[in-house]
Amino acid sequence: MTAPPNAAAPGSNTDLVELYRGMRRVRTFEERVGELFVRGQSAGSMLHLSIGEESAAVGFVSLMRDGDTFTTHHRGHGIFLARGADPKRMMAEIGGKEAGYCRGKGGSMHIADMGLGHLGANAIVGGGIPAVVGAGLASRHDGRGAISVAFFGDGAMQQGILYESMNMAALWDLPVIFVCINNQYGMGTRIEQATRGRALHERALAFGLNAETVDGLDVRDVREAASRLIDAARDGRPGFLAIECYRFFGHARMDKSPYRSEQDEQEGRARDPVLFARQALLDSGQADEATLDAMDAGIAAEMDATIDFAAAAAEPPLGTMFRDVYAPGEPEPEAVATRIDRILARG
Ligand SMILES: Cc1ncc(C[n+]2csc(CCOP(=O)(O)OP(=O)(O)O)c2C)c(N)n1
Ligand SMILES: [Mg+2]
Repeated sequence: MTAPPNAAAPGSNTDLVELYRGMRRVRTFEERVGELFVRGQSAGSMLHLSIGEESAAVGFVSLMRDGDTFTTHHRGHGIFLARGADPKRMMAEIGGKEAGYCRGKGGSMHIADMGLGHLGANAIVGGGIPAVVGAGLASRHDGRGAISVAFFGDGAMQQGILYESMNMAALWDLPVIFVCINNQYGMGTRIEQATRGRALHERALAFGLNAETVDGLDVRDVREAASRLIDAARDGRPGFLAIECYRFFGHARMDKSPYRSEQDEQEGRARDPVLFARQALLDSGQADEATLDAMDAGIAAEMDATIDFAAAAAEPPLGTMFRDVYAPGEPEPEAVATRIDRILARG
């Protein structure tokens, strides 16, 4: 991976222990999601793990605050967890259980929670981006200083909706940030095969946004870049951040990445933001092995419990299948009600 054009200078050690803890929680949660899938207990067949991208989620989200809103792409577990989501309710959602954030109807790719400002994950590449323009406009009107952030992959850099959204955000001085998590791949297509324009942030500069690219290896660098962009966005100057990282595993759980070489994977996985932060803590004497091992063990126990919780949780009752699908007060179409009755009558 080449060095990003304007990587931030190495960051301070501020809160590195907490940033490490956050990233380890994301990594371990994702490993347990993989386990749920292998056990055949996840709802649906598609799961996209963010292993290797932890610094993007934790470094950026650690600076968001109550009232801020965001959308994510299909690989958004880590972002939501970093924003304060309850991992048990997330795992239950991924398992299609009623105790989940969306009562099991959203699953991995459509999880949302207005209480934490999560306006929704979205399976359509680029699909979550325009919502933050609306949220940013609402925020500008109510004057409470909240920002709205769209998280998406490098695949969305080739989607027109991103450019319409960046243009509106710049034109209306919206408190909005577009965050591209560049994990080098869109399914089996490497970024070099998708675009000649590799300096992704330059596209945002052309629309009048504050824009940077940062190497995601060191979470402190991500946090520093995020800090600059978030401060400006709260003042009505929208921003864009590309975070360079590597997708450690296949696109989804069934993908064994036959389109990339051993060497590519080895080099990519060597740039591990979790291990990098751990080593930085040890080198600087901020933490010793025993302390970090104990922290990791506590997190492992916390995340083990999410699987037990999801496995034991109840399925949503069939009669609630269409609840929350239509706007409150709207009667369900007759055909739907009749269909539910027919299904229930079958037992
Ligand atoms: C508009 C649209 N086109 C194609 C797809 C199929 N698709 C799902 S994920 C994906 C790749 C996305 O790559 P990227 O945006 O880099 O995100 P990543 O999976 O790497 O996190 C594609 C092409 C889709 N979901 N939506
Ligand atoms: Mg990608």
